[in-house]
Amino acid sequence: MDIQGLQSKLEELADEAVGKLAGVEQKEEAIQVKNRYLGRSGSVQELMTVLRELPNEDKPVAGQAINQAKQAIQGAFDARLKELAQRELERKMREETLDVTLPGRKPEVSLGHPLRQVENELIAIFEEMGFAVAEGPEIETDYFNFEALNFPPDHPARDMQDTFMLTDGRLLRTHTSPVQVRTMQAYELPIQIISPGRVYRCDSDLTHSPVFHQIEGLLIDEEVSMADLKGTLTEFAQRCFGEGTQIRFRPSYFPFTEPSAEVDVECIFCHGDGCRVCSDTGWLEILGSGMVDPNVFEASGIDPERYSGFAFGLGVERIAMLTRGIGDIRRFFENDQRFLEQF
Ligand code: 2U9
Repeated sequence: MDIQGLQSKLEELADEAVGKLAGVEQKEEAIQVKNRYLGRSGSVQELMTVLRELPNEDKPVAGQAINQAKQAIQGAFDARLKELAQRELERKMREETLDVTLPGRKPEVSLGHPLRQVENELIAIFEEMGFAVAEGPEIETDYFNFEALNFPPDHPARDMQDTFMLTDGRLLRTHTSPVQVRTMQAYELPIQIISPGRVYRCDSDLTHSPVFHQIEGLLIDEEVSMADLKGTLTEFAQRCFGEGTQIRFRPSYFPFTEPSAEVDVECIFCHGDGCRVCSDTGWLEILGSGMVDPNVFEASGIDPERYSGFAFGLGVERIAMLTRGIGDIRRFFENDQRFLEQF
């Protein structure tokens, strides 16, 4: 091939490459095309062998022609890459714009778990009535959970059937009364406390859960009488279920109180007429209560001749089921959003 042949071949290749580069749509494609012409074994590079065979006087012109062709292809390549980058930027700006004028999504604000709502309401009522909140451990010793509370050694509640025992002899508290014992022993009298919290019993059906929540109350002072107990719980019922709510006391038995009484409120559904919820009695049992047993005082080093006190206990789930119309205690613990968002 002579110098003319080389020149026209180079022009042809450059035109061809520039044309192809103008048509590519992807960066990778452009690189491929460029390499096909300018790469180590590309078409332009191949013509270097022709250059070497030319007479010396033609070599400078040939070299210039090769450089021109290379520059033309490189220039077309650079320009195309720039165009593609610009196009990509424009596409992104078009497709990825945010419409800042769109209305935002309303955040869903939770009012809390229904059990926590009820617990907080009950705590607020007792606090307004002068009770302070006391808390304590959920893993307890036999002493604080049973012995100090006058449970006889053979009491059925001490059985593994009712109590979750740990392998080291400790247990999951079956009521929050141990908190009251701890507080009674740690503080000067008089005291007026409630102990809300989680308790555990090996029991499970529609109305019993192996973990549930109690609020227990304890008031100790000189000259506390059953009248104080009745007055306090009557006032509680007014504040919890509404002014004028009737309550009644039925004799009962607990190891830690003597005398003991269960407290019923007038049925909140039928107001005493009788319905399915109150099994046609007109009454709903909501509280256990009593005067602190002298044995309980003695076990904690308190003189029962000088001090007396009353105590009561209620199940938070029971109040929540009654006031929210919930028929199965397990609903509280399933975390089903459809259930929870109703409250
Ligand atoms: C001390 C002395 C006495 C706490 C009391 C009850 C009655 C009671 C039940 C209600 C429903 C448990 O959740 S429930 O099953 N509780 O009936 N609890 S008197 O008496 C005490 C506590 C501490 C030192």
